Amino acid sequence: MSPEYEIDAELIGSENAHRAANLERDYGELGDRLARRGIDIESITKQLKAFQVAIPSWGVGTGGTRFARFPGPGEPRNIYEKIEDCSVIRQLVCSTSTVSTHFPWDSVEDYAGLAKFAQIKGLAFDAVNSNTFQDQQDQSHSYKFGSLSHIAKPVRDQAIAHNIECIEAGQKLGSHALTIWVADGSNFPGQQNFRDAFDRYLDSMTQIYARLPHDWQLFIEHKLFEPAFYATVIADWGSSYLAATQLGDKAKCLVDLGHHAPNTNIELIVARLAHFGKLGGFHFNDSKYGDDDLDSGSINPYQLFLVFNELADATERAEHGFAPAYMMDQSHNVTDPIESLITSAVTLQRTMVQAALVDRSALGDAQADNDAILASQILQQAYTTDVAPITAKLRFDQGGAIDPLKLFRRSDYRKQKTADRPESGGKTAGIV
Ligand SMILES: [Mn+2]
Repeated sequence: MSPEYEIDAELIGSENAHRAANLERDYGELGDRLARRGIDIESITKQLKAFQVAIPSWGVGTGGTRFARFPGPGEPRNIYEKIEDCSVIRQLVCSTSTVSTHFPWDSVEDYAGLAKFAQIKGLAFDAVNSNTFQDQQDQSHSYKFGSLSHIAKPVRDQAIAHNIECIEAGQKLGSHALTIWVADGSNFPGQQNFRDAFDRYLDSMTQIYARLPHDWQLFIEHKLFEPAFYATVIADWGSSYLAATQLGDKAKCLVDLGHHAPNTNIELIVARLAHFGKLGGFHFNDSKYGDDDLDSGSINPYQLFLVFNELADATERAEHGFAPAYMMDQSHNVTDPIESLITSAVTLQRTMVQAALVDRSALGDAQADNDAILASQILQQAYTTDVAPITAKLRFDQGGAIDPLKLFRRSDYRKQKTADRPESGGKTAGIV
């Protein structure tokens, strides 16, 4: 555990003091403008307060591509240091109060000690992520040709056992969900029988599902391609839905924004899964060409808004106790991961608020009249509203930073950690 440098609350207070008067004025003016549209700014702010996004433990380290990773200074070297970085992000943005762990990347010996440490840092644990997409040093069987759907039973058994260990680890940390993504698939036509591979996958998942505690959920993450470049066992939301339906109520689909073909209508997928009670969770990121894992909203912010618009619609309908688990799943290759996560957390807050501003009653009327242009304009009006005063005011009221990125740069956090964490290296992977 490294020495515990933290950002001083006094620094946050003095930085905020420079900005508070303007913020209050901006918030008041926005409140007036929204009131003219029949929207109560306080009720929007209250909705935003309930919106929380998890940070994956691997997200605070520099990510990378298949080709290279260029580590930054002061990177966290273990789960405790990752928790420290997550804590700083939470301190400044106030909307990231949980951490999503990954085994075996997060090596834990004392679970009770780790849970206590996180609690002191103001954090709880979200979904556990298993890893059967790469071989570990001490394992008996290789996942080169798959894991849960592997042709050989001993390999499948090993992958099942790992997922059960992840559940047990998560229980000790207070998690309530397991997220499974498998890289299983094939690179050549004919290499694998599609139907048999899916059957083997379902059989393995059934065994894992049987070990879920009663108050747990199982999230099935799908991905179109890579590393299997011809066919992937769980390539799309359809396969994910079939598997989740077969397994039972505790199994749900997880949508990762980057795991689709370019131009896929992801908001439609979100609407479908929410409609039938199978949208379990979300991994936020953005992409330009494929699974780029770029920062949320950095490429296609309107698509992100349209996704949140569907989430708002499902929330309003409150079907099936709609409460998906949100997480950021980004690969920070050229930025300070903390700065990227701060910026993305603010982007997600902003987009959530913009979607909450959609006049759903007017939208319903426009849809009833087949008034395409008006319906589109209702969405655009919400999307083009500058809601920054709402997100900033909420952070300010909760003791966070009005301008979290500037504040992080004003602090000595990275400088201190660079001195405290000299052994930074490329040991932990960063991209999922
Ligand atoms: Mn993901």
